[in-house]
Amino acid sequence: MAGDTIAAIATAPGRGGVAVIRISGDEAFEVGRRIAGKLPSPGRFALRRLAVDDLLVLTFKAPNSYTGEDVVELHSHGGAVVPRQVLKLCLENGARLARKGEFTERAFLNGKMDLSAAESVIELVDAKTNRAATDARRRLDGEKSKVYRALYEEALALSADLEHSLDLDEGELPDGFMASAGERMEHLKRRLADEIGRAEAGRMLREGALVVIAGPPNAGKSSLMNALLGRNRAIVSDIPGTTRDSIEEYFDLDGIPVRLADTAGLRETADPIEREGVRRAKDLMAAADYVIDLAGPVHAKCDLGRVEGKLNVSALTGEGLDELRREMARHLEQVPDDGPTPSEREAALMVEARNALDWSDDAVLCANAVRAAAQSLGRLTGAVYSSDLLTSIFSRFCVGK
Ligand SMILES: Nc1nc2c(ncn2[C@@H]2O[C@H](COP(=O)(O)OP(=O)(O)O)[C@@H](O)[C@H]2O)c(=O)[nH]1
Ligand SMILES: [Mg+2]
Repeated sequence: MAGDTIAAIATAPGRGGVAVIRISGDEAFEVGRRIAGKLPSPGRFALRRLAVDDLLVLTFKAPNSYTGEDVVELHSHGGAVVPRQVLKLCLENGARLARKGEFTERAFLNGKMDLSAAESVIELVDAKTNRAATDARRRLDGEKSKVYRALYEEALALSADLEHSLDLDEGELPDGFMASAGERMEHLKRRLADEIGRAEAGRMLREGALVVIAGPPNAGKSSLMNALLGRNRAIVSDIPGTTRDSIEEYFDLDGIPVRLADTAGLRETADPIEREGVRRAKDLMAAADYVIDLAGPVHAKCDLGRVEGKLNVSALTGEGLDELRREMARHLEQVPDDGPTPSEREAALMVEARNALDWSDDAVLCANAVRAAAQSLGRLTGAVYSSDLLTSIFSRFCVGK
């Protein structure tokens, strides 16, 4: 399969000024020539007038391209029609349609980036806030890859030493070998625990933190939701029990994406719909990363009267809203700025590795445990990979990435 030449529209569908159609593979230059005539030399561009459109043509010579292969880019006008016509020309002239994520998969297979970096491409594209984008960008630059390589190498070295010890007779083992192997395993487990602990922060960056507004009916929850969002999302009224379902909306809290949920007021009620609303409110509160509790430390409608010792806010006057935002950000800002966070896939692999690392006085069991952990850690960067692993990662991409 690799070795054939692929093409796809790399830009998002829809109305856009410009679309990029990318061709990659051994025959990319040949396909490009058939479409656009003489190609510009690598790193240069040329304008070619075709029946479908004027095309800006760029060439990249392997290995100096995104995929590490020969690449031709055709820039046309965007929209629903022209990019498809240009893609059709590519397919008629020797390229086949790329699969989802195939450009990035080839970049991985050609050593242009490891799996951690490749995976961050999709997270960069999906990022909802500046911080999520920065996090993905740093992983794309290989910052996390260094950490993962080190973890893998640490596990490999320990695995090799344990394997080697199995070939020795009892008397031939260096003094204290098993004790030092035990310490090395502990060290590896500690480093894994550190990294795993950062995954939650990463999830928050990517998916958003769940903030739930809760309190009794008529406390001013829906008004506070609207005030924080800066628009009238939730229905406000002086009739208790107005909000019966929960309402969710995204907003950007200083770079942290927040899923803000307004809930039904907490009270005993005979109304079955409101009861279900109250049940949902309690579920959301249990799952929340932060609860704005109007029955607790936050006091709403403070324009009508303040309460000492509480965070006083007013949806009406806007008083205290900035302080509430700062307080939320303080709670949610568990993303220490000491390097990018692991993805969910990476965290799961590290949990798998840590769980495998069970110490035993039996050297054979130990060697097996560490070998299993090393296998998991190798999948972080793709030092160890299978076609299933690649499929599971790159099928999340869209065609053209
Ligand atoms: N004076 C004042 N009234 C408010 C404020 N927030 C809400 N209210 C009023 O309190 C009532 C209940 O508000 P609402 O947001 O629907 O409360 P919820 O039932 O907790 O969602 C409405 O009549 C609002 O106009 C506020 O900050 N100041
Ligand atoms: Mg309400």
